[in-house]
Amino acid sequence: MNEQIAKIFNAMAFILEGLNVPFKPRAYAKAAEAILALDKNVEEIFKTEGLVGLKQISSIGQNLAEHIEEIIKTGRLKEYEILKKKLPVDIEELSSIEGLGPKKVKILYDKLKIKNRAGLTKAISGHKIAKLEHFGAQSEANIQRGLKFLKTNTSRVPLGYILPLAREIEQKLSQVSGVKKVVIAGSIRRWQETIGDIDILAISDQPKKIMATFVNLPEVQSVLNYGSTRSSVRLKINMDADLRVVEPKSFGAALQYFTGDKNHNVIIREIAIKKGLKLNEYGLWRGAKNIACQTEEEIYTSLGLNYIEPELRTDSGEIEAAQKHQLPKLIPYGSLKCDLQTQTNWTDGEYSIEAMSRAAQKAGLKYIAITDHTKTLGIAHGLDEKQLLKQCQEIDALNAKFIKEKINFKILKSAEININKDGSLDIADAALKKLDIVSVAVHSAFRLSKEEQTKRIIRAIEHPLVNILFHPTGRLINRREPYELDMKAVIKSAAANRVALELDCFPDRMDLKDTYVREAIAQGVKIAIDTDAHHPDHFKFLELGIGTARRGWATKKDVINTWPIEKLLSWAKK
Ligand code: DGT
Ligand code: CA
Ligand code: CA
Ligand code: ZN
Repeated sequence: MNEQIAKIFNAMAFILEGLNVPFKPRAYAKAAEAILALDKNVEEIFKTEGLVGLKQISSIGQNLAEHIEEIIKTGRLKEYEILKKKLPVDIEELSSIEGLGPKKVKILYDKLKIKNRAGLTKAISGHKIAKLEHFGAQSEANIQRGLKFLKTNTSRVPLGYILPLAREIEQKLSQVSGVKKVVIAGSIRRWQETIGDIDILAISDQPKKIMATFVNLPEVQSVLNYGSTRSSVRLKINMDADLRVVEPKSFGAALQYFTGDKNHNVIIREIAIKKGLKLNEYGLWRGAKNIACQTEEEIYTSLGLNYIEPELRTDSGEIEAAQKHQLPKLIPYGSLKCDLQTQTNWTDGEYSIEAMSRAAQKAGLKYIAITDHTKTLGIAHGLDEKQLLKQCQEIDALNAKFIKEKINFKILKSAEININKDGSLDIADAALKKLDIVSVAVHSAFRLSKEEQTKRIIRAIEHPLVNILFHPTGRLINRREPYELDMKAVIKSAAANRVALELDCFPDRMDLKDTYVREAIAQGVKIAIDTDAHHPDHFKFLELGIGTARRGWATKKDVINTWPIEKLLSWAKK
C-alpha cells in the first residue's frame, strides 16, 4: 500500500508541476518520500490510529491524510483521476528520462501528443522536437541521450526504502514451522546503496512449507517460479525476490555464493582453482571431498584469506588485503553517539528541537546538533543571525532541562549554513562563533562549471570556522545527478583544512558514496555520518550510513560521530 500511495503522490507532483501549479508539487513529492521511508504500513496506521495517526507521518497534513484514507478505502483517488486527464501520459516512463522534466513533458503532449517512450522515439527520428519552441536541436539530442541511458539502466531502488520490507519478509519466513535459519544475501547483505532484487537463503526441515508461505505472501504480486528448493516472485513494489532453501551442510558456501558480488566471487573461485580446489554454492571441493562449506569463515580461511566482511566484497582490493592480513577493522553497527545534521520546525522540519532530541535519545544517541537552514534558503524559511542566536537560547534552556531531568543528553548549537555562489557563507562570522559546530552546504547554483563549483566549495572549506561539508556532491539517487565537482581537489582541501566530509545517509542521498568515503579516509579526512533527519523516525537511517562507511573501508576512528562529546567539541574548535 505504501508504494502504491507514493506512486500516486509522485505522479500528482509531476502533473502539478507540468501545469505550473506553485508549491503543491513539492508537498506531494515530499509526502511520497516520507511514505516510502516508513517502516510501517499506512493501512496498519490508519486501522489502529485513524487520520490522527496518518498526520503524524512526516510531511502529511490533514489534506494528504484524507487522500491516503481515500486510497486505502477505494483503491483510487478522485483528485488524481481528474489531474490525469489534464496530462494523460505514461509518467513513469517519461519521468525517468534525464533532461525531460514535467514542463517539457506537458509541452510535448500539447504540441506533439507524445504520451510515452515509443512516441518520443518516433518524434525524435522525425526531428520534430528540435523544431519546437523552447527545445531546439541540443535539447532533442539531450533527450535522445536520456533515452539511451535508460535502456541500459533499469531502475534500482535505494537500500533504505527496501530494507524494512526485506526484513519484514525475513521475519515472516523465520516464523514458518521447520525453518532453522533465514538470511538476506545479495546486494542487501553488502549494504549496496541501491538494490536490484532481494535474495533470501533459508535452512528448513520442511522446504515445501516455507516455499508455500513465500509465494503466498501478501507482498507478492505474481509468482515467477515455484519449486521445492527455489522460488522467485515479483513483489507489488515491482521488484523481484528469490528464495532458496539449502542444506545446513552447505549453508556457508551458498551464503558466500549468493552474497556476491559477482566480481568478488569470480576472483575467489580463481584462487580456489589455483590451489587445486573448486568452489561452488555447495562447498569448497578437493576432488570429490567437500573440505569447507558450513560457514563463510571456513571457506575464506581454507583459501588462505582472512574473513572478508560482505560490505567489502566488490573486488576492489579486499582480496589482496585479506591475503596480506591487512583488512581494516570496520566501524561496528550501533557505534554512533550522535547525529550532526537534524532539522526542526524552526525551518523545514516538522518537530520541535525537544521532540527531535527525545527521539534521538530513544534511538540511543548521546547528543545531536540542530542544523536548521540559513537565510538564503527561502523555500525552507532559513534563519538569519538574529534567529540563530535566539535558537541558541532555546537550546541552552533545553540542555538545562535535561540536566534537571538527569538525562545524559546534550544538544549542540549548529546550522546548515548556505554556501553562496561565490563560496562565501550566508551567516556572519560573529554568529558562527556562537555555534558549537559549523556545517556548510550547497543548495543553489548546481550548474556551475566543474572549475567554478570546485573553487566555490573549496573556498567554503577554507573558511577558518567551518567544520563539516554536508552532502558534498548534492546527488539524489534516481532524481538528480551530482554537481560537477573535482572530488580529488575537495578531499585534498578537506584534509588540509581539517574539515570533515559528511556521509548524509538519507536513503536517496548516501552522499558521500562508498568510493568517495574510501578516497577521503585514505587522505586522512574524517567522515561525519548524519541522517539529515526532518522527522523523529529518520534516526533509523544511521545504520545505512554505517553500511556505506564500511563499504568505504572506514574504521571507528575515521568517523567523528563515534567520538565522545568533549573530543568532538575540541576538534570543532580547531
Ligand atoms: P542486485 O540484485 O542487482 O542488487 O545485486 P546482487 O549482487 O544481489 O545480484 P543478484 O541478485 O543478481 O545475484 C545475487 C548473488 O548471486 C550475486 O551477488 C553473486 C551471485 N551470482 C549471481 N550470478 C552470478 C554469476 O553469474 N556468477 C557468480 N560467480 N556469481 C553470481
Ligand atoms: Ca539481488
Ligand atoms: Ca537475485
Ligand atoms: Zn542540505
